[in-house]
Amino acid sequence: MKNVYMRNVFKSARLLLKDKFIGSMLGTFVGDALGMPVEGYSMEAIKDQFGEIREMLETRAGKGTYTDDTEMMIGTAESLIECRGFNGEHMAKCFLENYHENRGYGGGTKKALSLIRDGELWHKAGEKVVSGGSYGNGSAMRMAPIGILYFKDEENLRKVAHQASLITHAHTLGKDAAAIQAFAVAKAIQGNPNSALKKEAFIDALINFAETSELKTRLESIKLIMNHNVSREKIVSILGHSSVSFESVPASIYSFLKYPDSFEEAVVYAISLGGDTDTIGAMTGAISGAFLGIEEIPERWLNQLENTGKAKAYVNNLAEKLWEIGNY
Ligand code: F2R
Ligand code: MG
Ligand code: MG
Repeated sequence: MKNVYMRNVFKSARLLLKDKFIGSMLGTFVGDALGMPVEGYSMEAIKDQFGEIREMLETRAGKGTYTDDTEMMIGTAESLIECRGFNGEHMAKCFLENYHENRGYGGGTKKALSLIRDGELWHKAGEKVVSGGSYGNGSAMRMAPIGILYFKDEENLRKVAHQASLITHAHTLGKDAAAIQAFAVAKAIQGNPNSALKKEAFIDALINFAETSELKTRLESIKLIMNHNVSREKIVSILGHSSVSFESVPASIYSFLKYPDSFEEAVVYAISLGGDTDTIGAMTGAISGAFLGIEEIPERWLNQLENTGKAKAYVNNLAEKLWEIGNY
């Protein structure tokens, strides 16, 4: 924490805000890439095979590869920038243009995007994926750009998060979890990394913001346990770690609150929970990066991110553009 203070104390609030925007977007990328090789592993399997994951692992696709989480976050940012705000038809078009099957998309998202490609309206496809719509975490995972662009405007943040989710995830729980993830990023952007995070106020704000009892209950559980020494096993049994949004969003918020002063510790912990590790890593990285800023993301991780596709410099640039259009 001392280092953060020493580095940030000389920065203007405006420049610090830019660092936070970049931190949230690249934080998503880093958490996604670090967690990707063990997505679907149990907590025990990760511990047995790797101990803790503190380095980018080699995969068939190389080290530091991003997945659907980052690819869809990129599409979300591109559309917000080009349209100077939310436009559902345009955002769906960006998702389709960016789509690469080999980035590992979820079944519901694949189906919604293929319906849209075949001519379905952007706001109708999500309802046709599964009865009642999907409550997977495929919309929450791409929320960093919405959290940062609307960080001062709670009402529009919720509206835009719901609409952006609807493209693929129409279920009330999917939309609520996406809005809560975006709101957690917004609250982290508002926080001052030069002093200790006010954890109670942070979680209370999220509890008040949540609209569904499933998410409210899990956030309330976080409040009860966050200042106690609770085992990973217990955390997973209380919050869950699967790719349903009402498990993985709370697991990510908890991981951030467990280590608010360290991007590395928060993301390493998030991945150690097992389950949907790339996505819990990505969402934890989005919140932690929004609080601490880009300078607190370990350089060794940033240096190992893949350099093909729409990679690190491109994501950095999108975050800067969001900062510019927000006119801060
Ligand atoms: N798809 C993956 N990973 C597996 C393949 C990776 C492999 N390494 C590869 O490279 O190919 N990861 C990505 O998918 C998750 C996001 O999923 P999304 O987009 O939300 O999918 P879906 O199908 O909508 O929901 C996920 C699961 O949630 C449950 N569920 C959702 N709605 C439900 C409902 N109404 N009723 C019952 N269950 C519901 C289902 O179990 C869905 O399968 C991320 O992890 C991303 O990284
Ligand atoms: Mg993924
Ligand atoms: Mg995942």
